[in-house]
Amino acid sequence: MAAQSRSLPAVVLSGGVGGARFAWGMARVLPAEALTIIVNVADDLELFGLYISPDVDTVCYTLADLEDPERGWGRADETWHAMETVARLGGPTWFRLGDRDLGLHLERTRRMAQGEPLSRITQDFCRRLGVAPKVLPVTDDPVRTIVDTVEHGPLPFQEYFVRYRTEPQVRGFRFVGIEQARPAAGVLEALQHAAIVLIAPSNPWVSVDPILAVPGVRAALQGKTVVAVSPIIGGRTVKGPAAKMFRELGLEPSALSVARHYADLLSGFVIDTEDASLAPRIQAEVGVPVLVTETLMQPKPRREQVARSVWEFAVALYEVVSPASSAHGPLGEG
Ligand code: FO1
Repeated sequence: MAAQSRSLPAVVLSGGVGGARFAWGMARVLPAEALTIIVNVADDLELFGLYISPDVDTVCYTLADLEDPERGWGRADETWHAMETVARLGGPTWFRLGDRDLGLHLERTRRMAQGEPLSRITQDFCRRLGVAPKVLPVTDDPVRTIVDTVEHGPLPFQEYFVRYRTEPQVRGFRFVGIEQARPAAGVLEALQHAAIVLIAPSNPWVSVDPILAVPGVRAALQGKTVVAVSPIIGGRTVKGPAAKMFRELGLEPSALSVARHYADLLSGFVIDTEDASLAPRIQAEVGVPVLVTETLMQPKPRREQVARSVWEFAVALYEVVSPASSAHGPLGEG
């Protein structure tokens, strides 16, 4: 059975470092042709005239084993000479762009200026970097997360996240441009073809919601086996401000709150062993089966173990609603 379940087509919705690490794990569980990663682009920004897409780059670098292991974003073995010059000349240095990373922004900006869509450039860069699974920005249209904060009012995402180090209190989020955004070429096709959609342990508010909010994406999840992994363990996030955001929005920072956040989308939910006591409440309140397993993805071999546990749980749920799947040919095709 394991052989067949390996080749059910899957989509991972990813943003941030946790999402990229989960995608890396899934790339070791599934054959490349069965895996598509749909990535958030609402963190994107323009700086020095360059188009920067942090969540897309973090997924590509991580899948290519090029990412800096401590930071999780940007390149390993990075140098910062260009930023040193910018600093010496009095320019903005709050958003750190390494020399190797800059090369990617230069080439992407050049190709976008010629009218090539981000999704086409991204797939070409991933191919050239040796990334086998398909990586798709959720949209090629401009969408920008604005974080409404108490101290500074509305802030562009990266100013909230990097310049102010996520310290401002959040009051809400807006995804400017979302109403006009269309799914990038291949996004709806990947979702329609997928047997299983996995929501990575990313920030529900600013990584996953901007993906789900692109018109057409939520609808494409209807009838699919959708499993989310909680990014909150024991009331805290491993990395990033998700737990703080829940608290500032007046919600309990817990795996239960994350399950409630995704509620109507879910077929199943994955929580860490530290939150095992929450499983009965989530099952009762959200009405979906809960997998309790180790979800920490450090050190690196844990990424594949987490991905494999989540995958086997999702396949079991899929086969309950689609018993025919086990009868399908080797590709598990519809
Ligand atoms: N995160 C930081 O905390 N400080 C930075 O200076 C920074 C620069 C940066 C440059 C390129 C890139 O792809 C990501 C970068 N990030 C930085 C991470 C970025 O803020 C992402 O949005 C987060 O990973 C959340 O998705």
